[in-house]
Amino acid sequence: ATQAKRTVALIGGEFSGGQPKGGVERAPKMMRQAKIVDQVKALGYEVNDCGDHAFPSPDAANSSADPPAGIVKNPRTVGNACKQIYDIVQAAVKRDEIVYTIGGDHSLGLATVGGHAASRPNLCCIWVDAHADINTAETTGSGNMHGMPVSILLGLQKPQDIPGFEWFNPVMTTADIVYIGLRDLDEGERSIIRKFGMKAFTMHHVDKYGIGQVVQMALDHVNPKRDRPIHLSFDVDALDPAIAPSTGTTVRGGLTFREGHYICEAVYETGLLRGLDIMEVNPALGNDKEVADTIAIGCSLTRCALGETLL
Ligand code: HAR
Ligand code: MN
Ligand code: MN
Ligand code: MN
Repeated sequence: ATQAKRTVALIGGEFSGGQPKGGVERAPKMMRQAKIVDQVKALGYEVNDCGDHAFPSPDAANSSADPPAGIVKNPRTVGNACKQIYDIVQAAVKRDEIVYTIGGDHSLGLATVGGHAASRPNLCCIWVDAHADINTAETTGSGNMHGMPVSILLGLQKPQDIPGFEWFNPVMTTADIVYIGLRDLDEGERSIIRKFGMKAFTMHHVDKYGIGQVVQMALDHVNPKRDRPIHLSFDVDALDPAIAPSTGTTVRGGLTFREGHYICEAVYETGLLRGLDIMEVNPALGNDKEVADTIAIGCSLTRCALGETLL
């Protein structure tokens, strides 16, 4: 089914401060070199290129300017990057554009989904990831904020209690988000998901039901009448490391190439996709072929979410 093509607002988030591995901030430029802009245009969209946004390196920020809050690392640096991306996303949503963000690490998910939801109160989110990214300042073992955006997004972690996040106002609830691809959860994350009865499709469910059923059940949960706009936040570590090796926290047993692309296609098919994130591609990790493969998959997931592969 051909759909009326909206404008895609492309936002590059050149940010690595939510985790310790450098290089993830280079993904937006690499995706551009791989011709992502032309690829999106070739699908019939107008692209409003909002540019790539760089932020102070965590090294510089790890000094006295941004001391850890408890165990949480680079809080002000992450909060500042999130605020800037949040504002850009929110402006694009007000123009009724599809917000498409290339990360950067997944701490920016707070900014993309949060900035989107701020202007679209009925938004729901599909978070595709090996990880739940729902640690709070209490439960995190690593202190890396890319493992925390969902808890702040939903207000399970009070933004006011993390320096740099005072500006954030949670508007989504635990019922507005669904996970697909989980397979590496911390104990504290497991308790949070259980406590709030959150819907999460782990790799076990993908094996048991198949990806087609899983996506349908995920949509039935957050979008039973298929009338809510959807934000798809895709962490490439949801994919199996055999097909997407260049990412910071690989976990074996992930989504196959087709399963990952199927999710994007099925969301496109709803006609409700209004936000897309491709996160955690790290061109500094792996050999040339691994990097090229991972960049290419970031591009092909994007194209599928924008309708390339459907008749
Ligand atoms: N749960 C672990 C932590 O909090 C690992 C998080 C890894 N996160 C990502 N994003 N790669 O999905 O540190
Ligand atoms: Mn993630
Ligand atoms: Mn992850
Ligand atoms: Mn990751």
